[in-house]
Amino acid sequence: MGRSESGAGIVLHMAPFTCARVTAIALEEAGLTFDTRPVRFVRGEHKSPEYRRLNPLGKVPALAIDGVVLTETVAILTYLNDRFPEAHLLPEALGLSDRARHLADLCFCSATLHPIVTRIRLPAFVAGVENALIVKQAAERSMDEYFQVVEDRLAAGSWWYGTQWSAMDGYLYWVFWRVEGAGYDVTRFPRLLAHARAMETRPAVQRALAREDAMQAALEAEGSAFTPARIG
Ligand SMILES: N[C@@H](CCC(=O)N[C@@H](CS)C(=O)NCC(=O)O)C(=O)O
Repeated sequence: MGRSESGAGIVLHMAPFTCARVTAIALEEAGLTFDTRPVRFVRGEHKSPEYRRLNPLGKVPALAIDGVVLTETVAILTYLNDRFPEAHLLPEALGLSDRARHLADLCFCSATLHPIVTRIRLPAFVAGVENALIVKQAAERSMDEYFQVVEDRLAAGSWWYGTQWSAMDGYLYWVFWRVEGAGYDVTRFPRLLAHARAMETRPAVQRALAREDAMQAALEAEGSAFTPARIG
């Protein structure tokens, strides 16, 4: 765990449209006051020595909170849930096995879905331009399998945990939105599609998205917005 420079308050180091959105949604849903700082990918800021002091892996998000810096979305979400239990970012864990199941759910997003998102959204970064299409198509086939798992689960209720919204829904939403925008055919998963559109009606989600849009506009104005080419 690193230490933040300012010490007090909450600062989310982020880039628009990235998985940092999941943390932003959780912070907004918890009703926390926080600032955001852009990490300019096109300028390589995420790999700079300054940023690596926050996150040695050179990735967003990094969350500075009361003098410490947290990284990894799963760790950030579980920290926020433990620190602000009244926000109910995750369902109440009735025992160790419940807690492990909630972690497993978040890890499903982080360790299984997120790498597939990257291969669908940024295949040329992963495999080079010459291999991009084949990598993207293989990733789409993987996503089909896992989206079907989510689709089946959503038969029991609108949210991952049935009637209770949780930070897991924020994570699933980002995954869905990212691949939807990359041309992946989401219409085959009508419950997931409805889940995404329901997410977008939540005021907290709208605030998180508005923050991203404002940051993206500022980055565009200064010529440092990241807009990868679409493949396939
Ligand atoms: N396991 C990390 C993944 C973070 C991650 O991959 N972030 C991406 C944006 S979605 C990033 O910063 N990519 C820049 C890079 O890897 O160079 C987490 O869940 O926080």
